[in-house]
Amino acid sequence: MTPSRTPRFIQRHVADTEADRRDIEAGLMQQPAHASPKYFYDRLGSHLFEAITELPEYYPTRTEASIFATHGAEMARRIGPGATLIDLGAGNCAKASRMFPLLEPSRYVAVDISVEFLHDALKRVQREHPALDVIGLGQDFSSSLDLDADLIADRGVFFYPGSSIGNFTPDEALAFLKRVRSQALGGGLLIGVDLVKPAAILQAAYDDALGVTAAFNLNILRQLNRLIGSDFEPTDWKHIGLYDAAESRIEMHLEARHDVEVHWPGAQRAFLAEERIHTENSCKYTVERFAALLQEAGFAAPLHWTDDRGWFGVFWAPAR
Ligand code: AVI
Repeated sequence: MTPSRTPRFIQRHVADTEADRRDIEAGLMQQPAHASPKYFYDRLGSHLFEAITELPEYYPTRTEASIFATHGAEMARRIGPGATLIDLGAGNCAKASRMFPLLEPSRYVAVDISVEFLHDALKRVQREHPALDVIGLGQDFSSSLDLDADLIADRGVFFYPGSSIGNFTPDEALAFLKRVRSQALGGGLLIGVDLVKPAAILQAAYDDALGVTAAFNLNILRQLNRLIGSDFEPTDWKHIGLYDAAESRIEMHLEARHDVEVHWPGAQRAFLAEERIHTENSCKYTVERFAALLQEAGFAAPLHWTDDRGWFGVFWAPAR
């Protein structure tokens, strides 16, 4: 039996609460106000997102899983064994782990903003795959992605499922894809993308009957209170999730139920009734538009797989 290794951990992200404070205050002072979706994901926010993925209305997670289940073997044939698999936003590492028997990577690099969260997941991964070289990397890859050269043992195959690429604007997505492309030479990118579909389906997925997405959106206010010492009252605000067909994106906002004054040390902001704070975009792509974006970023012509309804796409973009 191969002796079990111990996963290696590298922490490159140091929480910069001062930068967060400046970013939040600047966003709240703008007209209209906005707050970055990165503030959704405290402990409760991560649990609420996990609950969202269980909702009947939230099809992306289940649909993507069905595409990997149906076409995973074909994806693995195209990608080839022995690569360094770099899992961007690895979380509990479940999606990548399911692909190990097919992809047979030689090294697994799990990247997430929080190494603490990765710790238990990677210990489990290492127990279940004792021969695999497992590395945890604590880094905010959304803003920078310079991996140490020796981290990629052979070909780098980047794995970015879940359609989080949709939470960037198309310009930001292009810049992000270029960064991935520059580090994936000889390998490529396996990425999940939510596709354009009828507005009613999208609308329900982001404004569910149980109100879980509303709680997820409102929870950002608790985070803002914690990070800048503000006095937001979640009950003063209403969740809005609406599809903008012209922009092909879901927009999430928090709308003031009545006139509201919010204070924090050194400043305050008055919101009129129905004024909004923009908290998230979730861009939806056509297959053609996303394939073009990948090629604009420098990847070779991608392959893609979708479900029967054509609701979600998984793209394999080689970096030749
Ligand atoms: C994480 N991301 C892909 C989710 C999405 O669908 O855009 C975040 C989310 N926001 C509301 N529901 C889910």
